[in-house]
Amino acid sequence: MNFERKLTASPKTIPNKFRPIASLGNGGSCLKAAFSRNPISIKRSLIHETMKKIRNDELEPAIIDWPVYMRRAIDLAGNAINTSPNPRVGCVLVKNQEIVGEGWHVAAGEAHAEVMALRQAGDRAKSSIAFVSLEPCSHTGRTGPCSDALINSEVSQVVIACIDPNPKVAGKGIEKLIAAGIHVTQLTDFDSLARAVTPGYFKRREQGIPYVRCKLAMSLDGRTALANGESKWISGRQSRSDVQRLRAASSAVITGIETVLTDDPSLNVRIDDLNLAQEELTRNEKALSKQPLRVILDSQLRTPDVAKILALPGEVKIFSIDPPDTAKNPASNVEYLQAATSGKRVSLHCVLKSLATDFACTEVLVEAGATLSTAFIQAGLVDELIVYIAPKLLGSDARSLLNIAGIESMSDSWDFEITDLRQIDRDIRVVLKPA
Ligand code: AOF
Ligand code: ZN
Repeated sequence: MNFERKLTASPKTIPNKFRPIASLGNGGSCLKAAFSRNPISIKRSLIHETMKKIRNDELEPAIIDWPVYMRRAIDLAGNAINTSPNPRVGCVLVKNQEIVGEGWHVAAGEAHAEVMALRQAGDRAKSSIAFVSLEPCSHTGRTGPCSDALINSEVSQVVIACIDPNPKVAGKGIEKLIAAGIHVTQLTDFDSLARAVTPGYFKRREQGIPYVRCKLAMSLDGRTALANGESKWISGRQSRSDVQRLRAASSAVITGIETVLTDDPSLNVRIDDLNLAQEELTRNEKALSKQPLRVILDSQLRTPDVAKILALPGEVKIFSIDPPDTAKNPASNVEYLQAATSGKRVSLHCVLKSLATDFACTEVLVEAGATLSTAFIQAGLVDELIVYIAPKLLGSDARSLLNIAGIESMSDSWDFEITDLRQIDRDIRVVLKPA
């Protein structure tokens, strides 16, 4: 289907709330656009000459404890539940082997990690070493440049774990610090750890699509629902609370029309179900005040007006291949978007691209049935599988976890690596990445 033609043929007949997705703009292939840009590779060569890069096995005795502080900075970054579209960043200020200030970025629009740490340190920031999980920013966005704040506080050195892929920063923060006479070092062994604490920020900036988690819940025998479709409460209460946290960390929760029609889910974050300590709730108040986008992939526009998901607070985006019914007047929180097709369905890649480009989504959670979850996996779009296993047997008549057909030899199997494994009350949670 030629998108450009469709758009120019009837631009005025498509009200704002029924717009085709902007990321497909000018009829360009969204795939091409998503992978065509890499500003960092150019910047890195510039930075290389000026910033020192050190591996852990190169640390001299005087700085042997640096990894401890960097590890702490990265752990602090992970305290933030949802900083979307910003990165999770942590900062530790150290003077005479003592931590004099710590901080992390709590939510977009709030102070950056360095500013939080500098505030805590006060006068003690002078001559300290700043350990930051990400290159300090150089621009004025919702807040002022952190590199300036560090310079003004007269820190002696800045140690970073990774470079900011934001084209507004991308090496300029480092250059600013160096120009002010501050030594900047990258502890290269922490690069991947610092990126992993905020994977969606990097994925969106570098690949133009969000980081995708796919949540699945099954019985011991790999079944998700009885043959009659009954599926409620396979996993226990604590696992469901864990899923609430996954949702809270996400910019969007994605589901399919079949799930909407069969389960009528809410897919929202319920603060009471998060089981957070009061202090954590207060700290993350801003991040939790906004519901993740709820996204329905609904090729033929079958979402009923009475679906629960439409009525709850928060925005809903419905992606279809059919042009929306312009006679319909959806609620103000609901937007219909016409996406490119893949076969007879909405193109999953283009939906992700739109979520990253049009709605600044960084981490998204797929909570769908077997068909859509399988489609995401088979398209190679899942970065992380989170599987809750309940100690139950549902039997061979029950429905299976996924619908991957046609595997005839072991070499064709889909391989994953376990990155985390833990017991949650009576259930087991396995986190996996494609091998
Ligand atoms: C830092 N420290 O803690 C964070 C940084 O809109 P703003 O002003 O919040 O700026 C967001 C951008 O700043 C974000 O895209 C990224 O480049 C950087 N984030 N930088 O020095 C922080 N969160
Ligand atoms: Zn900053």
